[in-house]
Amino acid sequence: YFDDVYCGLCKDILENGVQVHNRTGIDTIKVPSAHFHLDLSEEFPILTTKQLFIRQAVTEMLWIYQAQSNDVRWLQERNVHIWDKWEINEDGDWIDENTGKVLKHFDPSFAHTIGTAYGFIVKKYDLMNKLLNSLKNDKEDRRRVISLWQDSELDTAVLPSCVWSSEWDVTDGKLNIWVHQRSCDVPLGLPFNVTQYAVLLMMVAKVTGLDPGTIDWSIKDAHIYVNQIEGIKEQLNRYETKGSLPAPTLWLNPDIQDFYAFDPKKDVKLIGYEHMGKISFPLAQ
Ligand code: UFP
Repeated sequence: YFDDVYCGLCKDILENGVQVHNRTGIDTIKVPSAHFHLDLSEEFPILTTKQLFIRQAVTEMLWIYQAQSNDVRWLQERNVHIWDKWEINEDGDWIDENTGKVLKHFDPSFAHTIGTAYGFIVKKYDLMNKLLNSLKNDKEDRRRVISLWQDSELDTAVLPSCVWSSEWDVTDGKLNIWVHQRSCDVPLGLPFNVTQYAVLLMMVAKVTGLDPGTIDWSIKDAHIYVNQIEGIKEQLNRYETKGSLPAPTLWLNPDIQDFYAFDPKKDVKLIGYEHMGKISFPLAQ
């Protein structure tokens, strides 16, 4: 059912989207906004119309919320290379991978990081501990907002956080989130981002004694880069001819009681993941 929502959005962008320029130099077809609602008590959201690399998705999510790191080497040590294009080098430069030009200069103390975004923000403002404490001690709290968008940190970030806020509420013993994404690479970013937040929600629910509830996902600027159109048409063709496959389940080690203790190698398993195979999409820098 995530495939239904996802393929519906892709179709909408191809049919109704507008082609625009953007800073990457590769045009996108965009729609101004999108929203969808998922229920984790019904289904673990992961695409079946293409293979999603869950290990990488979970590792990146834990980089942000558990390790609370902005250091790209942390990911590289775990064989995840999705942030390599945004790594600040030893001289403090962020380099265009095609032309070798310096796109932006940072203080060299930011070497090997992505600057002040994502995990850096989570750590600096102690956002994860505040969330966990509130969920444990004050179930009625209506002020649980995690904001990775901090104005004073934007200038020193290579890429200001794309999925930038989540709001967390408890209703009837269920934990629900509302997530905002300011800019969304629908072919590459969105499938990753949704599955990551589903895993995060399930982990947080587990360690706070709650059941996983719903995810509302709001997007501003939902786009497909023009060099990704062919791949998306292939995926839509799969969906139209074969539908989607039954959703897998996510297993979390029931013995884990501490969010910081989850080890993705042994405490997280995707069971019964059937999919229609990989589709490669180019990633714009
Ligand atoms: N992007 C995502 N999700 C992410 C992430 C990046 O979709 O988690 F880190 C995409 C959105 C956009 C690009 O295509 O990366 C960021 O560019 P900009 O900052 O210009 O919006």
